[in-house]
Amino acid sequence: MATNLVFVYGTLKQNEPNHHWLTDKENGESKLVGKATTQERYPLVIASRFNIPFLLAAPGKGEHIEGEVYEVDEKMMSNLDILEDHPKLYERKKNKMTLETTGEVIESWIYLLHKYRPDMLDLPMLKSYSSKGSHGKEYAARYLRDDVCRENMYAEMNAAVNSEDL
Ligand code: PCA
Repeated sequence: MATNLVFVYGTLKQNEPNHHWLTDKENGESKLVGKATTQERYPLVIASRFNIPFLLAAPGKGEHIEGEVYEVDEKMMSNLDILEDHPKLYERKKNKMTLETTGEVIESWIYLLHKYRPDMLDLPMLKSYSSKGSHGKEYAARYLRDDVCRENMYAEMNAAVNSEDL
């Protein structure tokens, strides 16, 4: 299969609420390469009233982020772009990651939030995301259940990130 490597750090990870997108054969093919860490530091915050994990495009601030690298085909890549609302909400960019098992440095795609509110940088910065972490900010997965709700959620997320309360 055509190989695209994608690094996931949020709800797409194993045991997180959107992981089924990666395993659903209807969305395309995916294969776990392994755990990895970003070479660059990034602010990983939880924000909006849906408790969405956002990786802010502010390299140098925050932590080296822990996540998982997957090999995906073109079909899965475009389905992930739909889920992440690329390029309207998150933007998919190439980035360097270190693979945990071998220490090898690889280039992979990553979804970053470019149009963030400056005060999102004041939120607690995580190294590793979990929807059920001690932060008590559980992810609002129910909004992803159907397409209409998803459209609404994206609209509200954009509003939250651009102007309203975090
Ligand atoms: N899912 C993507 C980006 C943010 C999110 O919720 C991920 O897990 O990498």
